[in-house]
Amino acid sequence: MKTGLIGLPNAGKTTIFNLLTASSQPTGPFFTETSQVHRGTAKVADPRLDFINSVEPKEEVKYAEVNFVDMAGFMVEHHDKSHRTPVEFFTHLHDVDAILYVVRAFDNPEVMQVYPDANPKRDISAIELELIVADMDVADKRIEKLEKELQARKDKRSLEHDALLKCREFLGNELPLRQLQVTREEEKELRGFRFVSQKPVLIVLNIGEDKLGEAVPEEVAAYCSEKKFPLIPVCARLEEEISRLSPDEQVEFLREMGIDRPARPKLLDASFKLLNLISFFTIGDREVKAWTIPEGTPAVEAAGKIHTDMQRGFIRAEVIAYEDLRQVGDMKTAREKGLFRLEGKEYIVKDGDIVKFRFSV
Ligand SMILES: Nc1nc2c(ncn2[C@@H]2O[C@H](COP(=O)(O)OP(=O)(O)OP(=O)(O)O)[C@@H](O)[C@H]2O)c(=O)[nH]1
Ligand SMILES: [Mg+2]
Repeated sequence: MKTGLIGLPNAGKTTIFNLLTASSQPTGPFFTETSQVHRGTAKVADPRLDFINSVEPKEEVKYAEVNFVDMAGFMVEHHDKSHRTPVEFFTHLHDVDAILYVVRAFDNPEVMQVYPDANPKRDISAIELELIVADMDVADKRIEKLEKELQARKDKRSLEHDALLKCREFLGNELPLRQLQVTREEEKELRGFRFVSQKPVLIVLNIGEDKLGEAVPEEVAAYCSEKKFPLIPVCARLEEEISRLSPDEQVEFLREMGIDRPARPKLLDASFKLLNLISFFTIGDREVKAWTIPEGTPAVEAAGKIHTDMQRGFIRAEVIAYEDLRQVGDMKTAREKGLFRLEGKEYIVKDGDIVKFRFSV
């Protein structure tokens, strides 16, 4: 899974990127002029995998991973008309599966800002508009080219052309494509464009140290729920500092600050949920490993995630639910109690299933 971090300049994107991926990319109070991106990976800690490894110890534990791309800040129009968001910016965004909008809610007079006041609602709609305009650009260019082709062929219509016009009208009303209802045929025509306003969104509200433990302002919460954006408040700078401490110190610090659960696992969980992703586990000769699949994936496709041969030569899957294993505590008892099931190709893999695929090629 690949996720993009975007937002206005100095909203705290790189601070959150560092926190998520344990990186040390430079952050600072001035506007950066480059459109350089940072890439990194976050391992998704999973106590279930640790338990499985304690039951069946292997050399390595491989957690699920989320890839993050930290983008440069958007130059919103009001800031400086000559500094519109560069086109290449969006090429990085086309291949992400989901987008995290990092929105400033902290006040820090030392940090340069496009707008002097913190106003999350305004910033969220500024980001939305930027994505809508970017998609409009892509749609317009393609429509123009298509119309020339159609004219040359003396054709009047094509499915792609119709689908794009439908998008264009929607975007023209300042609506993001994730709200547009499309038919299966239209979806096929549009898929390849990887429109940015179509991707699922998570709002990361970067709150100030002084606002820790306070409820999210009613206005912001209402706006996000109306837009169906999940919202996670985070005190980025503080959490990033805490993440650099030893594990023991971290526990103590978090307790002192009244933070019940650190931002990192919260954000990773929310990213998984955004795409309806679940994990299943395998126990190999050398490693116990978590695999990420969309909810509702049949066993035969889950096997293909591991190896195409496994999918091609799929015979059946031997499955035990994580909870069942945890309750009995070891594989032998689980087997004696008949907790292993044999499932066929169509079986829908559940979150936490421990699976062994039988196959023959
Ligand atoms: N007080 C306070 N300052 C913060 C917080 N988060 C970030 N900052 C500061 O804001 C400045 C910008 O943070 P960055 O993480 O570089 O922001 P960015 O969004 O990556 O900035 P660009 O990439 O330049 O657009 C840094 O000086 C941070 O220390 C916060 O939660 N509270
Ligand atoms: Mg940055």
